[in-house]
Amino acid sequence: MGIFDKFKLGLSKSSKNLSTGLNDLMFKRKIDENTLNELEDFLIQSDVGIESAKELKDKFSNTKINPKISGKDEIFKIFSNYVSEILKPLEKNLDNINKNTPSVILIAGVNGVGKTTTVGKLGKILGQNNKKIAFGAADTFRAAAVSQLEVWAKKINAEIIKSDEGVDPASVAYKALDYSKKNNIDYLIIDTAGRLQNKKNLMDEFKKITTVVKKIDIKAPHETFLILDATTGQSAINQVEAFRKVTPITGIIMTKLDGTAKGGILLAVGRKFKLPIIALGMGEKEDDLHMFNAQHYSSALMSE
Ligand SMILES: Nc1nc2c(ncn2[C@@H]2O[C@H](COP(=O)(O)OP(=O)(O)O)[C@@H](O)[C@H]2O)c(=O)[nH]1
Ligand SMILES: [Mg+2]
Repeated sequence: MGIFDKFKLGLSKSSKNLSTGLNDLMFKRKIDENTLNELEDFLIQSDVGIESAKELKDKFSNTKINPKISGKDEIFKIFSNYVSEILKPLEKNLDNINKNTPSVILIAGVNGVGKTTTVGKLGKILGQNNKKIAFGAADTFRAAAVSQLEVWAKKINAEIIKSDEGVDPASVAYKALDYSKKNNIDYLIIDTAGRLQNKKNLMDEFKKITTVVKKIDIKAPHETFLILDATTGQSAINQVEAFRKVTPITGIIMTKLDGTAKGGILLAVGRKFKLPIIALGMGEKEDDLHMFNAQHYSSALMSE
């Protein structure tokens, strides 16, 4: 299956929702004020964000619909171009980050969004071309978190640096970087615990990880990727805001796009924060993380 088909399959719930909704709205109708308002409401419900819905409505209303083409096709085209235009500048190629040995990638995000799973899948992508991968098990709150990461390490042939349950996560991160430097690891990916962003002490601990690794490499972490769960809708916006206050976020990975009809949330996040979008999670298996491509995303979202 080609990469576009994977996007199409992963986003099929969202594209079905959008195409059915737009079809119903546009069926044998002219674009009048009423239709425009209904289109705007529908887009807001699809989680693309209030601002995008408004801008799209303006674009729809400024477009002279060619009577020879179905109104729906025109609407799809405008939507798809708009999404590409906003998200294209946010593509970020992971090849550009391998400037260090190791490159340290810190994984952030609240509980259950898919952090540990994403560490595993990302390790697989980065481990191509014989790159050496290590995982730092800095979620020390639950022993189960470490064993979950161990399963992934085995699966994709990565090393894992861990400690006992309850140990200071920052000390695990330090140990992991120390090991990775001495053993020529190319990428160290550090898994963390699910931070409740309103719990100050937990955020402080996250901050501590980012400062402790600097004792070994002043530029570390070289990347901090925030994981967002597409099924949580607009609360993803609050999560970006909370984490950005603690540490600079260098990229977003959105997971569980396969499990929601509201994949438009990526557009809302991209438009608002203009942060690079690294990859999209579209399933639980090791090959279900795909590097972000704006054209694929917008076309897949609009496919029927
Ligand atoms: N459908 C689907 N499930 C996912 C995806 N990513 C993660 N999950 C599932 O979400 C649940 C929580 O994932 P986990 O990595 O443990 O989250 P963490 O608490 O942030 O580390 C697990 O059951 C994963 O299999 C995805 O892209 N699609
Ligand atoms: Mg986890």
